[in-house]
Amino acid sequence: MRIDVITLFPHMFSCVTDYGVISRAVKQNKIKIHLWNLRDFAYDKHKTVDDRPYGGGAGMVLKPEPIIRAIRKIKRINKKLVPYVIYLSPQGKILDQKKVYELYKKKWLIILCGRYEGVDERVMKFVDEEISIGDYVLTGGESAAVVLIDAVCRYVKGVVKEKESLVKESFINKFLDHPQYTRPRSYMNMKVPEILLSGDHKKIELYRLKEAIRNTYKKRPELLNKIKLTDLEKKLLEEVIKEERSGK
Ligand code: 21W
Repeated sequence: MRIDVITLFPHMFSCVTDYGVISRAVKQNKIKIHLWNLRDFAYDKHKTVDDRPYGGGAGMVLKPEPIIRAIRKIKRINKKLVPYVIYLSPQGKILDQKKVYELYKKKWLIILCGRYEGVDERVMKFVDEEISIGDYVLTGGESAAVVLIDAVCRYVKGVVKEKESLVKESFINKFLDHPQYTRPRSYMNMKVPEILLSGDHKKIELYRLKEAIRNTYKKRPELLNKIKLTDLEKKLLEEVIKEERSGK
């Protein structure tokens, strides 16, 4: 996986390049993250990257030339491969897990981070897809890029334990997680459910599935309308609904 980021704030990416499992994969060369400072592509004396919007109005717009120079320079690095160019903006299609996987499959991404009021529209000719991370307002694209990089890089082999990323994923896409417990067995008189200490893996699996369905029913009930349930899952959901109604 190779990701090139065009940004005015390359330092904002230290959280992925310097910390956690992504940074480990970067050091192992499983992921290559290249940060390009947009200002380095501004050739005038003051290294101008933004300007006032035609037609007036508040705020500034990122000029097209530095951005397009940066994109073209990055594309020339490997003429045998074609990078997929993403512009992160509030106008984009909202990112979901399916899109994350599609982007992982591209293997080479260029991520353009907007600032101020966004980029000159003519940049869009060089962009394959506009993506937003959700309907709330950020100050720029960098924090969204960190989210995108984090989500995409989870699919890179060796970043998260295979079991967690692949086997559990089918589960994870369907329901919310089941509750987790660790030691101590009793804390402030709150007990770990007995079944988790039983060592009966079949029973534990069934219990966890039911609690995952309960979590989903209680916290994100709308998710249950979108998915097709197996007969077992339907039965567990019925049980959960009864239990929750009776105020168990
Ligand atoms: C936010 C720029 C708000 C401009 C008409 C013209 C990237 C983002 C961003 C930003 C405005 C993402 C306006 C979720 C986000 C991002 C910066 C205001 C007013 N109207 N995903 N101008 N949310 N945001 N525009 O904010 O760069 S991905």
